[in-house]
Amino acid sequence: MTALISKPDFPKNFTWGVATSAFQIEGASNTDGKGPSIWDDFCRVPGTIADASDGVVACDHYHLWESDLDLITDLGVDAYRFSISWPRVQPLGSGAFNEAGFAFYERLVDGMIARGLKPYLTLNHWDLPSALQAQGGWANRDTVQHFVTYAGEVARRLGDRVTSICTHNEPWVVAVLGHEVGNFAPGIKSRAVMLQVAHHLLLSHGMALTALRAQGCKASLGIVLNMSHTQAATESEADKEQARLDDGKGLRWYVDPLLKGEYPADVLEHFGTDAPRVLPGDMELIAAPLDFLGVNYYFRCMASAGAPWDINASGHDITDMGWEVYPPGLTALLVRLHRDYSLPPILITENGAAFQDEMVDAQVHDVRRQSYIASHIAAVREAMQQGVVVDGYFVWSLLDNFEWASGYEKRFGIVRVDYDTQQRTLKDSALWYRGFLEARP
Ligand code: IFM
Repeated sequence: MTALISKPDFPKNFTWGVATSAFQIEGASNTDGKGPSIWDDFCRVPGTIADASDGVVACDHYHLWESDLDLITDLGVDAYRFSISWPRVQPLGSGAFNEAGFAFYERLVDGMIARGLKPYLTLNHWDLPSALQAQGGWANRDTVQHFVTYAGEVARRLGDRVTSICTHNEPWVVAVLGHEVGNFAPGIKSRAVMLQVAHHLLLSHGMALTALRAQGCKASLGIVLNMSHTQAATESEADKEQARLDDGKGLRWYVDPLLKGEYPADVLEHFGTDAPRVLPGDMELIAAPLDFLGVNYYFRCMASAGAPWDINASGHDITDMGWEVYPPGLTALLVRLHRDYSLPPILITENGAAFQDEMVDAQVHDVRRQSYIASHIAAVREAMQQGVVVDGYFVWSLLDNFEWASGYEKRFGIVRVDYDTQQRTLKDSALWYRGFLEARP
């Protein structure tokens, strides 16, 4: 597959990058005035994290940021997608800002610019300040206004230097895994709460965009959604209906409000009395124009009304997360979005795979990860050939890191991290990506 694509197949101004998030790599969870986040708290609850780990040290990026930026530069990418830890810059999520926290991100952003890297900033990659959770977190409408204030302060300090600002990373995950399934922070299990949380996340996104534009922020503004290509497992009417509902709950519930200003009627009916409380004007605020829509794609979903679909019978490779490797799903997803919506430019803000790696003679021959990335880049190109406007692609992830409830057991990095020594080693996938990016037109 690697031979089939080359960088010249993409437009000259296409942005190539790598991505991380604050809680997953920074560590320094209690340093220089940082406040606690819901993930700091969640990690302390016995049984929540597979290897009983936490984000206290992680990849120690808070201290190793300079050499990590050198590493990114060495890969030859154009851009680095990172997130701000809200409690690092505003320990209680409201009130006073933490100068030392902001100083870290100022150094980081300036360090990117000095190296010719474009900063792609995310405001919320899940680490809500604990003090806000104590007041109900995202289920409390007051959090919306706190987020808008936080976003405004970040944009005031960094907005002139960053290329892009994303409000939320994967609101579905925060809502569903955090508040319905409960296997992610803050560990709540209620469908009604989940729906109110999702609404407040979308509302805070739209209000933040409007506020940032009003204060003259020039960065490209948008949101990042996790999306799948959902297919019926069989041709049966029941499976087709299940696919429509699954797609409605996972994709349309987020994309419709953002791009059409309404919740999908069929899904609203399905949720019944659990539907969120929506105040007059909310939907217009949510539908604030997007400069970009970020797509995080990892796998296809097969919907079945009966027995669960047998992934092992698919014949496709399966990652360490138990996710099917299915690049045509990315093409199908993008083409479908293009067909069903009036889209802003798309960014593939995350794409990558967890596999168990072996270090042999200081090398990691991660053939499956390399093939995953190459085949998905080819799938993006295929969608572009079919008319979809895609402006960039970011590998998830730069580094092996804290994979949430899976702890450090799952490795997504194209760079291996030895957690005992913090040594970084470029895996073959990183070397391949670098070689791919070197092929200038
Ligand atoms: O590690 C996560 C990331 O934080 C959000 N998107 C999915 C990745 C892999 O699970």
